[in-house]
Amino acid sequence: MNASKLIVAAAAMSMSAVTLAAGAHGGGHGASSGEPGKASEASRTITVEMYDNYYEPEEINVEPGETVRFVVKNEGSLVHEFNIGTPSMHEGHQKEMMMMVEHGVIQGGKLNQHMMNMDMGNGHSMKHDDPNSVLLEPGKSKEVVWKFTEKGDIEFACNVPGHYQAGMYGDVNFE
Ligand SMILES: [Cu+2]
Repeated sequence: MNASKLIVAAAAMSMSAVTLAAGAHGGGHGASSGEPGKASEASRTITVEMYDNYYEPEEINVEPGETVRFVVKNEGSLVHEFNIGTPSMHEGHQKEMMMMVEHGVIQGGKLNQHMMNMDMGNGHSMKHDDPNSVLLEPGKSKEVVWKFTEKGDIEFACNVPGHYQAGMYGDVNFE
C-alpha cells in the first residue's frame, strides 16, 4: 500500500489489454508463484481474514520451498478473493473478475453459483476453482494449500474490481 506499489499498479493497468489475451490465469503457468501444495506437507497454518477492503495479516513471511495451509475467512460484507500470484497474474485475473461482475456472477455480497457453472459458449465457464485462489461470500471460509517453491515477486490479492486498487493485497516475503 505504499506509493511505489501504487505506481506499479497504475503502470500495470495501462498494459491491461495485452495480458488479457495472454490469460494470466491460475497457478499452473507462471512458474514463479509456486504450486498447489499437499496439506500433509504444510509446515503451518496461517489464518487470513478478509475485510472491506484489506487483509489481516497484511503480509506474510515464508521460506523458499515451504508449504503453507491458509484458512481464509471472509469477515467483510462484500465478496472477496484470496489469490496467490505475481502482480502480472493478478492483473490478468482482474479482467476476468471484471467480466464476472459484468455478467452478474459477482453481485456485491453475493455469488451467483448457477451462473458460475454455466458454459459461456466457448467451452469456458466462469467457475472460480483455481488451486491458488478462493472466492468467498461474506461469512464463508475455505482453505488454500500452497507451496512457495522459490523466491519470487508474489502477492496475495483480491481481484474483485476495485479492491486491488483500494489496497487489498499483501506481500509474500521470503526469509
Ligand atoms: Cu476484495
